[in-house]
Amino acid sequence: MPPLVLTFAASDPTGGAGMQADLLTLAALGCHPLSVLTGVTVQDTTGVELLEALRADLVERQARRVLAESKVAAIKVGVLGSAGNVRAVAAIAAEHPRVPLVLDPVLASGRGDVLASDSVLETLLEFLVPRATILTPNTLEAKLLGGEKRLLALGCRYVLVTGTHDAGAEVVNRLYDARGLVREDRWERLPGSYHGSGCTLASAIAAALAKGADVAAAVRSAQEFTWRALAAGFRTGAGQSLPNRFFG
Ligand code: PXL
Repeated sequence: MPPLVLTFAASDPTGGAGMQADLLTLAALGCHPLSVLTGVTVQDTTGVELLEALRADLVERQARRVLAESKVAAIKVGVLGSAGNVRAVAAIAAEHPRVPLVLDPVLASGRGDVLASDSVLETLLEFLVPRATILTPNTLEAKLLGGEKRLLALGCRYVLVTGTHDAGAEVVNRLYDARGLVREDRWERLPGSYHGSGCTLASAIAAALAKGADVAAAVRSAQEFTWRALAAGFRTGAGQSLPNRFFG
C-alpha cells in the first residue's frame, strides 16, 4: 500500500492549485491522498472570483470518518476558508500529534486574490501554527504572519519561506528552525507565471515526509519536484501556466 496522506484543501476547477494540485502531486509521488474538501472556488487561470467555505461540521466529519479506519503518514493543510474550519482541523491535528503536519498558510493566490480573512489568519496563528511540523509561507505571507521567528516561537518546528514573489534571476527558498537557518536553496527563475506552485511544493513535502524523509531532505526533494513540474508546465487558457506533475 502506498503511504496515506490526508489533505485538507479547497477545490480549484482549473486543476492547477488547491485540492486538485494536492491529488495530482501526491499521486505523482506515490502516495494515496485521503482528501477532505474545505470549500469551493470559482476561478479560471486569470483569477479567483469566489471562495465559499464548507460548513465546519462537514469538514470535521469527513476527516474523522476516514481517520477512524485509516492510519495516515502525513497531513497537509491548504486553504480552509473559515475560522471554524481552522478550529476543526486544529482539533483533529491535536489528536494525531505524531503525524507530521505541513501547513501551507495560503493568504492569497499567487496573483494576490485574497484567500484568508483576518479571522482565519488569527485563528491559524492561535490554533494551527503551534501544531505544524513545517509552515510554507511565501515572503509576503511570512511578513503578514509576523516573520519566521514569531512563527517558530508559536510552536511550529520549521518554516520554509519561499522567494517566488521576490525580484531576481533566482528564487531563493530558506528553511528555518528555532536555532536559525537550516538550509538555503536557489533555483533558476522560470519565465512566465504559474498557478499552484505553492500547493505543489507543500504537497510534495508531505509526500516525502510520509515516505520517511526528514524535514530538510523532504524540503530539498520537494523543491526539485516542483521546479521540474513548473518547467514542464502548460497553459490551458488565457492566464497562468499550470504545473505538470507527470513530467517524467
Ligand atoms: O495557490 C494557492 C491556492 C490554494 N487553494 C486554492 C486556490 C489557490 C490559489 O488560487 O485557489 C483553492
